[in-house]
Amino acid sequence: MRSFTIFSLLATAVGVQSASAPVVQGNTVGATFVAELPDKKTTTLRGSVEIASATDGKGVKVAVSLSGLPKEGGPFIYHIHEKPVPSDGNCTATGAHLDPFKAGESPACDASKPDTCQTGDLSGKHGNITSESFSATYGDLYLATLPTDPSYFGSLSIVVHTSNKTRISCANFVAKGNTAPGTTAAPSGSGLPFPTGINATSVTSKVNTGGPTPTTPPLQQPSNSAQKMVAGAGALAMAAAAMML
Ligand SMILES: *[C@@H]1O[C@H](CO)[C@@H](O)[C@H](O)[C@H]1NC(C)=O
Ligand SMILES: *[C@@H]1O[C@H](CO)[C@@H](O)[C@H](O)[C@H]1NC(C)=O
Ligand SMILES: *[C@@H]1O[C@H](CO)[C@@H](O)[C@H](O)[C@H]1NC(C)=O
Ligand SMILES: *[C@@H]1O[C@H](CO)[C@@H](O)[C@H](O)[C@H]1NC(C)=O
Ligand SMILES: [Cu+2]
Repeated sequence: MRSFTIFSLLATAVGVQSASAPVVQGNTVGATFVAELPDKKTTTLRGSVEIASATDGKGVKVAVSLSGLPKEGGPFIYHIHEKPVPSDGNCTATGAHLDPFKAGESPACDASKPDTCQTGDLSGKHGNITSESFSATYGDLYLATLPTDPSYFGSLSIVVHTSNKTRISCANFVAKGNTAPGTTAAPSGSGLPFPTGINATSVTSKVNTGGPTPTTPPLQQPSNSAQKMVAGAGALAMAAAAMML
């Protein structure tokens, strides 16, 4: 029975580890959500993050357009958080990041393995905000526009932080011109200047000195995301085996 017990322990050890985020298939074509940062006395930061289903339903396309970032405190980071902003606008109340597969805060997100990052860690997966005005468009394979999916973000919020994690501003996602589930209509009128065909996980950004003028930079082929070797599982398994032997 010894080997059976070891096997069970190994399975348990692996089971408590984080799983890698699955690629989201079957997002409703046309489903679009936008989070519009509010006018706020404490910051000049304004702009929006718009996220729509990819045209083939595999993941999403993200369009970030921000201006008025502080002169100090960068590089700035931004995430989808696990709770919405309450009506009083308190960004602290949005909690931690959207992280349905429990990637956790450490190790820090490795952009070359986006499936191992917290699902909501957009700056970790796609790049920090490094200029006073910032625009970027990119694909993300791990976000869902279907409310039944654990990676659904449509009822959640976006938070922009300084490098020391101070929350500068935040906003809730709001559905925008969604088409009914099951339709195959192109997302015309979504306002997203995306080309057809997904080329996810590429990131581009552009410095705008004259205010936000979102462009559609060429998207690149995604890097192959390596299958996650669960960190620590090996060590745990060895410890478990050592205890048995
Ligand atoms: C974080 O950085 C901002 C901008 O540099 C600064 O105003 C603030 O005092 C810092 N907060 C903490 C807790 O270090
Ligand atoms: C904001 O939310 C946090 C977390 O819920 C809470 O601890 C804090 O008191 C709130 N701040 C204000 C000003 O309401
Ligand atoms: C992004 O900014 C954060 C906060 O300053 C920093 O910890 C992180 O290393 C930066 N990431 C990259 C890829 O530069
Ligand atoms: C991604 O982009 C490359 C060139 O940039 C193109 O050859 C390829 O067909 C694109 N892939 C998809 C799925 O659109
Ligand atoms: Cu955050």
